[in-house]
Amino acid sequence: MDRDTLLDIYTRTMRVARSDEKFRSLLMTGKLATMYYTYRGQELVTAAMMAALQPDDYLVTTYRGQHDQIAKGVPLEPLYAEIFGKATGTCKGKGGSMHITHPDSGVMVTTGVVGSGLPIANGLALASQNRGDQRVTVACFGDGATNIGAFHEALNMAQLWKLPVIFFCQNNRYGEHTAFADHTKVDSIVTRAAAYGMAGVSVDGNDAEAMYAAAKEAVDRARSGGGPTLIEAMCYRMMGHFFGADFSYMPAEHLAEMAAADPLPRLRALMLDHQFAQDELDRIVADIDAQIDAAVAFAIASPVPGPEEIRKDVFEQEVAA
Ligand SMILES: Cc1ncc(C[n+]2csc(CCOP(=O)(O)OP(=O)(O)O)c2C)c(N)n1
Ligand SMILES: [Mg+2]
Repeated sequence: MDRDTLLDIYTRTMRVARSDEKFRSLLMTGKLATMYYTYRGQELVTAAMMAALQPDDYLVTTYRGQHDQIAKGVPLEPLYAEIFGKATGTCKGKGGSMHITHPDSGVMVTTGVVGSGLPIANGLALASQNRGDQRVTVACFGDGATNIGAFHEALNMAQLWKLPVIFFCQNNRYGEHTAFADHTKVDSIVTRAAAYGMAGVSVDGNDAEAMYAAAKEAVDRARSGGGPTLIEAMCYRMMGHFFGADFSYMPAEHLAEMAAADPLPRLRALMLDHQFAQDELDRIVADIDAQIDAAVAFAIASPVPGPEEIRKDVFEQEVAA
């Protein structure tokens, strides 16, 4: 992997990681009140995937999607404002953290309905295929989503129609509070690609080089008309399902395994191996922290949407009061 790509992945990873830490601190200090799904442990998988995309490629994601949106390039100020429910947010404060949409960054849908994003991703990919615009669509979802009917329907149709779509399963080994082995009888999600004649790869999502290579191959396949790919990025959810949730059900051995696999120190070590200087890496993080602080200040200072907004943006034509 070339140095520019590695630096890009590092920057995206740290933007995700520092944002996650900021959201948790805002929640803990009562400055923010919202549902929040932490992504400590998953930072690198999305950074490497999004680094393989072009800015106008499409993304469909989930309630745990803030990391995907940040890695894709949604500007921090409107993103934070949306999470604070403010009028300056990506959806004018009417979507909130679970419904971030930002077409300028290619973020077309964020949905809390598990599995529902995959057929929508097919629709976006079909539109690109019809237009011949070379865009690639990525659908992010978790391991739990692969037991929803929509997952199977979407994979079958995408392969039939050779759609330029990537099914990006972030396998964090838990669906809500249920461990992988208690919700799925196959050992690996990627075996399901074969059932649809689809290319599939299971990858250590905490290995930057392997993760990026898998992402790049899938993007190249989709963009060149070779059809969809199922990527299973193995990772860990290092905290509970949502912020504040009990996770005492996670066995001690699993917690130890997660801590040993932490992608952040591993990526930092890789950067140092590639002769990036310690202070250069620190400076990148300091810049990100300054951008995050500015985004938080912007969000806090912004107004909430007024009552006149309630019927707007629901139907194409505004409904009279
Ligand atoms: C159709 C549907 N069923 C159930 C739920 C409740 N629910 C919310 S998150 C979740 C777990 C999904 O797990 P996974 O797909 O592995 O994603 P993760 O949360 O681990 O990122 C469930 C069952 C839901 N939101 N939608
Ligand atoms: Mg999961």
